[in-house]
Amino acid sequence: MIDTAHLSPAPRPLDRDGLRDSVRDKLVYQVGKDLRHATRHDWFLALALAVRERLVDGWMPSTRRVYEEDGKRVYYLSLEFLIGRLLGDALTNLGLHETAREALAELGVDLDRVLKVEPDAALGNGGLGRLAACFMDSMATLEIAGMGYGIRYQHGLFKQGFDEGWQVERPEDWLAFGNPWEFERPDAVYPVRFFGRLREERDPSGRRIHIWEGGQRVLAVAYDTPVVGWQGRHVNTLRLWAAQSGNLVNLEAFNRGEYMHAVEDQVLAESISRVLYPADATEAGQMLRLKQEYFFTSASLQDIIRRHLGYHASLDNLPEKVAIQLNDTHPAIAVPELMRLLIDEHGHDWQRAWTIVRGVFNYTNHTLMPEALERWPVGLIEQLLPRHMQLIYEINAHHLAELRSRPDNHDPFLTEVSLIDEAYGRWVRMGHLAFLGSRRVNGVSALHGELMKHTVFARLHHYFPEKITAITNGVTPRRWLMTANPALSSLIGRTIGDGWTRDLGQLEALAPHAGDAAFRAAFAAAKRHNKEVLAALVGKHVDVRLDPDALFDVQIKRIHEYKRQLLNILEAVALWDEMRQGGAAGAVPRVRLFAGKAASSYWRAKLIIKLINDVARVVNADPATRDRLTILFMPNYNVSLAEKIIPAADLSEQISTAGMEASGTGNMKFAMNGALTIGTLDGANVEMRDAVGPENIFIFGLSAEEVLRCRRIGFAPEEAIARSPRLARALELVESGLFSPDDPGRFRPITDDLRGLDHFLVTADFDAYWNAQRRADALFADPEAWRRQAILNVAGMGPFSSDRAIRTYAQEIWQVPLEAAPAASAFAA
Ligand code: HBZ
Repeated sequence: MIDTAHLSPAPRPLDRDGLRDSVRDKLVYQVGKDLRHATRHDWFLALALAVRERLVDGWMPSTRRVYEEDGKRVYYLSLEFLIGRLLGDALTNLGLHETAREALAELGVDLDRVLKVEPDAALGNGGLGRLAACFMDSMATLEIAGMGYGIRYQHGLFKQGFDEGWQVERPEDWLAFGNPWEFERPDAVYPVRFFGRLREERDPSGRRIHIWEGGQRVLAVAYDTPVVGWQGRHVNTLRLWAAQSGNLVNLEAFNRGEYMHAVEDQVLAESISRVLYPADATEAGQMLRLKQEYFFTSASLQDIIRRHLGYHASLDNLPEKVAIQLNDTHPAIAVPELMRLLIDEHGHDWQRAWTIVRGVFNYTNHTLMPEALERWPVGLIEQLLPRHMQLIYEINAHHLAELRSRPDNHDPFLTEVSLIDEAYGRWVRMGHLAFLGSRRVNGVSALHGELMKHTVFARLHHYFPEKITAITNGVTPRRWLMTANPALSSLIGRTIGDGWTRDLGQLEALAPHAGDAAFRAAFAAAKRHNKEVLAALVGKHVDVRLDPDALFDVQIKRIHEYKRQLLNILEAVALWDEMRQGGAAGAVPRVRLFAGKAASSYWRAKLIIKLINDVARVVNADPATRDRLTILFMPNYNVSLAEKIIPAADLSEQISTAGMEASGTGNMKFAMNGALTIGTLDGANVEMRDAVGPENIFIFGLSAEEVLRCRRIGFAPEEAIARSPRLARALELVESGLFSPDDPGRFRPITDDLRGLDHFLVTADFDAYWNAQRRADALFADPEAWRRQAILNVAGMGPFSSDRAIRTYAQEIWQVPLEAAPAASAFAA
């Protein structure tokens, strides 16, 4: 072999002058612009390209090291990666923020203005997609040989606008100006087949073999983005697949002059990676969705196998060298797909293949809501993926035969554990398929893990009691504290040093400072600064003035009935009403801030948005309460907007019906940034309460157990409404048409439901919520006491770093060795 070490390029300089010269060269030679005529966008591209080179300097050695060490690799398969902007984050991780600022200043350019023009990579809907992005950051930081696999959607999550308060969706076009972070890999291409026929043959040894042929053949082309960890020590890869047709043009059609027909194939193929499905925690249920799922799963598995066989003689040792995490059931088709690849393409027998599959996969469940549990009609899979349907039947037959013989089985049909749901039509249960094909199945908070065992997976858990585990989610402190909140980060750094950036448990050391008046003042100043920045941003876009002295009370997340934005806005209506009557003396001035998107097909969620906007219009125009209550729904919530809002929040709304929010991750980001939480005992709120102490969090409402009991015995909203004059009044105000004079009955579907069924128990929790809000008022009226508690919240957030979560996955699920844990902290997992 030729020794190429001396041929490797010299690493790019990391100092100001070196970076300045790189940016200038990129601008001229790659962007093709003159310094005098460059736009902010051009500067963004030039800087991003210069920074990318510095990432590559870490990427090559990381990749080489991973190959040489030949350790176990981790693959994270996810239909969503909600990344946001990359430039600020890359600068943070490389420690180049100030250097870049100075380098650009020398070129007469302001870094902050450049950072703002980067479009968000919004390749995800909400929590599940953002978690995948945080996990990528932590895998790189912990120097785990990890790789993310997903789809390079041409259009990410829609842009949200308002038309008279109604949500309107506009197409998103993040690639319009090109994407400076990615590398196209025309050599990493895999064929993926849909439809077609099966043929059986016998091989020379007499073994039956299945041949899947015909149908549609699409190519998956790889695009790689380097993912840099903290301080640039290790760089992993996010590989996203784009769909292409194998036939660029149909030459025969072209020569006949049928130009549209000639490119039809291409258009059809490319539609697979064209758009992200905007469904969040609801089943998307379309043929194209299943195509997307199979497309990226198959390409990823083929890639994993090719890489493995480049270094190993066979796939027999795959479980020792590979762990694959399935992010919810979207990639669950991986189970029969790996069976197919092992049996049909690599000649394994059934038993051996099944052992390999069960040693490689793990599955994370993110919701127990029945409408989100994926299931596909048997007929659809039969048509689109005929071989996979055969394999699913076969897996099911083996599985049921095994359980049937167990003494603890009393159901001859094993209805609840079968992969096929035959209650109404015939469906493949993707959750069951993922469960069976996995070594470990995990929930995303302690409560959620427990509920999994007692609800959807109860029977499977009975037969496989060792499979289910719970690993509480976490968030990356690099993006959510360092990049998003420089004011607080630098205060923390000045106070306890910088170790927390890689060992969040060290935030504990802030606790004693909660008693220090000077520290509290500095903490308050940082919050005040962030509130002013947000107020200025809001003032630029809408005609609403935010008073930075007011309590910033924030609920930002997808709009969903179970998340109960309704509870929030109804309480605001009640509060406003009481103020108008001369009451609510103890209520401090508040800004109620909302943001979040509704799935385009979820009309009730869209009606909730309209209600909030209608209430806001009326309340904000009331001179009697103007100084005390402002309501604002900010449009187009996304990662970069969250980075502005969260550091400015005083109060974080985490008020889902208990038992329904699997974990939540926004809750952690807020507390880390010094907001107090008002919330139910749901998801990770439970663990946050334990971490910060029950006296430092506003917990209210029914517990998950009480919710179940309430529903079981039948809940009567009318009684709850009758007991609560405030709630009754708020509902009447909405029903009176006060907020919708142009259409007084507009919100009847909402109020009728609250009076009739109220599945999410808004009315049951209303008074408890009201009281918790008044406790928040009383505390906010004592600024020193509020700050003390806010500081203790920051100090308690150590366990909620995604580094802790990933370390736990590495140890308990993937079984990959870790670099020595950072300096001991009480929370090291
Ligand atoms: O995943 C969210 C949970 O709602 C949230 O509590 C949790 O913190 C977060 C990360 O674990 N879930 C989702 O974002 N999406 C889904 O659960 C989902 C499941 C099946 C689908 C679509 C979305 O078909």
